[in-house]
Amino acid sequence: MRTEFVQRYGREPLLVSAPGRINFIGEHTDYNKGFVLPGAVDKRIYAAIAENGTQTVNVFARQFGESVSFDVSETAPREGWINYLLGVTYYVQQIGVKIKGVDVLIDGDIPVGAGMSSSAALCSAYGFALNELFQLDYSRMELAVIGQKTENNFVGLQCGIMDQFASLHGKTGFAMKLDCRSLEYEYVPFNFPEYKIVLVNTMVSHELSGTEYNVRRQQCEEGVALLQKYYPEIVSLRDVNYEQLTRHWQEFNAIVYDRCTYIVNENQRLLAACDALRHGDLPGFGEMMYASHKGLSKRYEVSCKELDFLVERSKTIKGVAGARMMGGGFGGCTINIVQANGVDSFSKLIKDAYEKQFNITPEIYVMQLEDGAGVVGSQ
Ligand code: GAF
Repeated sequence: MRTEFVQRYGREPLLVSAPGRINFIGEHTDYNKGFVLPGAVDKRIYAAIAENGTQTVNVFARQFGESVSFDVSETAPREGWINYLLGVTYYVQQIGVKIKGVDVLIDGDIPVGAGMSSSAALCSAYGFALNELFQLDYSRMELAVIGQKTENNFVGLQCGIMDQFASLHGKTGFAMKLDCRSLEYEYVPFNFPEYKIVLVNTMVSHELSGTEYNVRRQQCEEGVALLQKYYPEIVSLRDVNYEQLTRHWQEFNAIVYDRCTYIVNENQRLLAACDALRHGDLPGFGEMMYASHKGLSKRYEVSCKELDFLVERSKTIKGVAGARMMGGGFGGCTINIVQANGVDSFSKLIKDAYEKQFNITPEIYVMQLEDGAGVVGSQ
């Protein structure tokens, strides 16, 4: 990237990278102010960046072979991936600091649309790079919020903070339990050397923006509004317990009730799953992954037939501790915890079965938990 940057722009860049993420459990809980348990992984977005002495940001995305330019003072969204950079440029300056024009080269190996948050990694890498280059002094959490606001207001996805948080805070060998209300977090070791984290990509691309994702968020808010009439202290589904929910089930629209039930259960499950991890109880952890998938599929309805098939099939393969769909849903990957010496046979069995069923070859990735965004090389 350094060589290409120098050829393209004629000066030395700062090189940064930011990872994609997995999530062990706690799906769609972030925007309900609950808990999540993600980890950063060894697939990353790389950004090479240098000041160019103008007021223009010039971006070349190597994966897409596309160049786009915009003025640093632009405030309105456009079409396509450039919104991730436009939004971050806008929000880093929102508190009054000013940046100058930059040249940027972007590349990476996070599969796009696979539910591993390539977009959050892009915002994190670019935000991190601007922070370094202009010494803006934002904390990692502030950069995560900038990335989230970009998704919310420039891209139109009403996402929570999990993905941006994970990309910026990852730590090798650790998952992170994040409280999405207080933004307090703790590192939880995923310490099972005889197991691997294996993602199976359905190759069904999920396009979350402007779709069912935002509808789910509205349905959760509808549930909160109903319960607030009885329990004014409730601010989000995080505050709701199962008893409060079931007591008022007759007043709920059936779909909204299902959505809320899933979220209330998933928050509880996450807490229990963290306990299981701390006690080295992988079978217990795996059971909760399967229960999470069931809830996501049946009550939250963000799965799809390809994801359901992969999760069901995983149950029949020896050495799989747990599996579930991962991320926003409607496609993307399943996350599987697989015995290390069984990864090859798992991969073969699941690939053959999936090909036979859907005539699609899935991609399979064995993941490592890695550090969050950082400088790879200085100017
Ligand atoms: C997507 C969103 F971006 C996250 O904020 C989160 O809600 C996730 O879906 C589901 O847990 O990745």
